[in-house]
Amino acid sequence: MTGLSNATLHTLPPEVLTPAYNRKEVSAGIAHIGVGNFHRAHQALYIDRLLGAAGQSSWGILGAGIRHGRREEVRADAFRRQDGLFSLTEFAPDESRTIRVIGSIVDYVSCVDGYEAIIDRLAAPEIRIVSLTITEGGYFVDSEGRFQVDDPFIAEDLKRDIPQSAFGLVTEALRRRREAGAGPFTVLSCDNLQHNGRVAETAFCGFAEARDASLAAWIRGNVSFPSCMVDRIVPSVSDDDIRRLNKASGIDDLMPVYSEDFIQWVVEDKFCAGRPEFETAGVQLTGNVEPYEQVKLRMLNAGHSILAFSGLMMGYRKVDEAMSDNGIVSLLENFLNEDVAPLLSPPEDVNLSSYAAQVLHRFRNHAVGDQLERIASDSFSKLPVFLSETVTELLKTGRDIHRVAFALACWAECEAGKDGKGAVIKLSEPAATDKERSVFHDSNLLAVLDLPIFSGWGIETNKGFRDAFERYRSDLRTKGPAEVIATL
Ligand code: CS2
Repeated sequence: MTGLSNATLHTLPPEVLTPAYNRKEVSAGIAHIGVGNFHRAHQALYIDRLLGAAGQSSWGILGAGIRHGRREEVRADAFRRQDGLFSLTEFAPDESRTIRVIGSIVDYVSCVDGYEAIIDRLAAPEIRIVSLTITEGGYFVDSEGRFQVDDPFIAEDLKRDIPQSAFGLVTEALRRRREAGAGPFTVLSCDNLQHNGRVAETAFCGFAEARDASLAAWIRGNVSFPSCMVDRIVPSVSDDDIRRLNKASGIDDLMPVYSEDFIQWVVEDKFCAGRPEFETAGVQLTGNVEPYEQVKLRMLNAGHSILAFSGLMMGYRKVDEAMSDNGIVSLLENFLNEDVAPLLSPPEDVNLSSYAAQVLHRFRNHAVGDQLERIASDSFSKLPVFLSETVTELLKTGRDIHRVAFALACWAECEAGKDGKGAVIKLSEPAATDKERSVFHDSNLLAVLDLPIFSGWGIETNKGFRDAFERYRSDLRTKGPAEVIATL
């Protein structure tokens, strides 16, 4: 097997696609914070396509790793050893696959080398866009839309001369650029959040405000925060996956990634320091992303969550396995078509029933074999984004709430740690406190609904919803999930 680096690019097996441009001519104009699997299989692929077009060579990506720890050390080392190259295998639903080496991440800066090094790179005038994937829960903006300046993580960072959070690093870089007259860059959130641009603006300006009000005013007046909708299913990569992917590619890749073949990126065209010709790479530019975000988050992501909660309860661990269960499929179909679709105002080019069918088709992709535990994890951050509006609107309009109550009952049981067969379920909830996690073991089954993540949903006072939730939780324990799902 061949190792991966600039020097070996021309020796790779012929079925592997390689960059259609000369990497030596590419420089970084985009800095990306959070170079995880999703970024590498999504934005890095779009930019890889873009770099193949004429005149785009100043839009390569500088990856930035800002969370210190063992994982970052390993990643920084892999980026260094492989010159930023990695392989992406895309699987189509018919199991055919395309393997390509992505060359768009032309540089990498890691907190392993100190946070000053990151600020320095972001402050350099060549960087005209700073994009981010820092997860749904990574913005510290509460349900009222306020930046949580008192959160211990933020408060700690505000005290540092050299900050370490995304907010601290970016605002410090912007401060230096203002001082040097280097002008602003665009901050582009690529996380699964509704109006992610606005959320990012609240977070970055909130942080700046707490340090220096005049800097906050400058950022508000000069930096643009476009929203965008990102879509591609990208599973976690286990050690077994690494072996399997490398065996198929013939490349000894330290960090291969894989995904479905579907991809979409809809971006609000609002860039204060120029932008690449995204269109040439298949990115959709628009004046209003919100309707696209609504459809994607409330159908695909919420559908994913419901599939994960019910699938895990049924004893499945993979998405495609759960999709072979007729009860689960009809629960999903009814949720997407009967519960969510009537509440949405989709963009003109989106037909909701075809969208729902396509979502199910994507979930069935056997070769992707996405993990239900991955999808169900971090629900403390995801549920308010994916489900709250749907639940609130269902309650307000007096529509059927049974499927959503059931989904949340399944979620609570998953968090309690056992599926319908008594096997262990392990979800990771980085945004939950220990006290919040203990609520799933409370003998009062309704205590879960008092969690702060449910505030503002309208379920606090809705007896019908609360009764249904409680009954489903107890039925899941006594009757088992299959019998309950059959009634939905
Ligand atoms: C998933 C997403 O983790 C989740 O909740 O629903 O990661 C999903 O795979 C992507 O948003 C698809 O674009």
